[in-house]
Amino acid sequence: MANILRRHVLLLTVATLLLFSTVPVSNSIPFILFHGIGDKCSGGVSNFTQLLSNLSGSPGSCLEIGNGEADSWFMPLTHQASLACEKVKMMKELSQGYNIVAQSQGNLVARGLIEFCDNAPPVVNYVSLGGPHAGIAAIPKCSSGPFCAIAEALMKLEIYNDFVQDHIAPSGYVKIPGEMTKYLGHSKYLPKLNNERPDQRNSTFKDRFVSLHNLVLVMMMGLILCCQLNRQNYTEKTGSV
Ligand SMILES: *[C@@H]1O[C@H](CO)[C@@H](O)[C@H](O)[C@H]1NC(C)=O
Ligand SMILES: *[C@@H]1O[C@H](CO)[C@@H](O)[C@H](O)[C@H]1NC(C)=O
Ligand SMILES: *[C@@H]1O[C@H](CO)[C@@H](O)[C@H](O)[C@H]1NC(C)=O
Ligand SMILES: CC(=O)N[C@H]1CO[C@H](CO)[C@@H](O)[C@@H]1O
Repeated sequence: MANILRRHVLLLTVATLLLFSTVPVSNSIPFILFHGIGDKCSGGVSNFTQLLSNLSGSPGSCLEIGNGEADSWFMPLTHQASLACEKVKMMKELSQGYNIVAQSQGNLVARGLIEFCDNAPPVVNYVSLGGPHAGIAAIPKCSSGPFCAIAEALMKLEIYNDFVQDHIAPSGYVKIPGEMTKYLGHSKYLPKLNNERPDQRNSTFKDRFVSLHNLVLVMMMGLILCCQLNRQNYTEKTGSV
């Protein structure tokens, strides 16, 4: 993922710069960054964070959830979003408002933070880089590392099984076409985030999301987004957020 990110760094930087520079008042607004799955705040991501900070002239930091790499795979997104919520409330520098930049799966954490976090400091601008907001048709391929074997074993189970939902983060946004009943009944994250259950829609989530000053969505090809579904597949069922 680091390689792909490097290739896209120019594009991303331009997008981010545009955002940060077209809104004069946001010049000194701090930002936080959420990395993608299998990544961590140290390493390549810290360079990227530093680069964004250098180019935008805004202080920024990567917000780590749990231990980073492993937790990005195994901690359910509900829990990740609630940890993010607690962390931002403790960061004094964010209390007057802040911006969010998120990469791939980090966008699901970011949106959970924006929508579900009560009494949180306001999010001003949100830049989404390759966010699988409408879900993915399959769990992203695990390229290497100690977690792959465990993750792959668990994935052989039913994706909407409670155990998988509670132990594999990306299962929270798998949305398999043709399995909408199971998805709406048993997926523990995306249906709530996207207000997709007609009897459980919560206008507070939507209000918080639409209160953003700017929303920038950057599509990235060739990333885990190979599995991302297009709008057409979901025109009928997608929630109103
Ligand atoms: C971070 O950037 C420095 C130079 O600015 C470079 O030497 C280093 O290899 C980079 N680290 C990663 C993990 O990309
Ligand atoms: C950011 O700026 C600092 C200070 O000028 C510099 O040392 C650092 O290498 C820069 N980092 C990146 C990733 O551009
Ligand atoms: C909607 O979400 C808000 C914020 O979390 C919560 O306070 C409220 O009780 C929820 N409303 C319903 C009807 O569940
Ligand atoms: C996963 C899936 O069903 N994807 C389909 C979404 O719709 C496009 C056409 O609009 C198809 O090409 C995809 O196969």
